[in-house]
Amino acid sequence: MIKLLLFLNLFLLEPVVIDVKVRGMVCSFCAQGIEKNISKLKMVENVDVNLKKGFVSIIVKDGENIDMNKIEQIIKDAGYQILK
Ligand SMILES: [Cu+2]
Repeated sequence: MIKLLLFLNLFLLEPVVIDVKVRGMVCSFCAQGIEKNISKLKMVENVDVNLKKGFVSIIVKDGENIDMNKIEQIIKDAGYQILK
């Protein structure tokens, strides 16, 4: 799916957005911590946490490869659970 999105991105020039479902984020401190740590990744253009819906929305920089392992590791290290 992600490869397909990247492929389409070459033609449409739309940003690639990844939504990760996360359990355990309850307040703005949770959101800020995750946003801060994920935004440090080179491939990340922008991070937005939706507390109500419980997901982390990541916009990938043009031309960067998506490393889901790194993203998931940051979320796990912060003490949250990823839902698939
Ligand atoms: Cu919190």
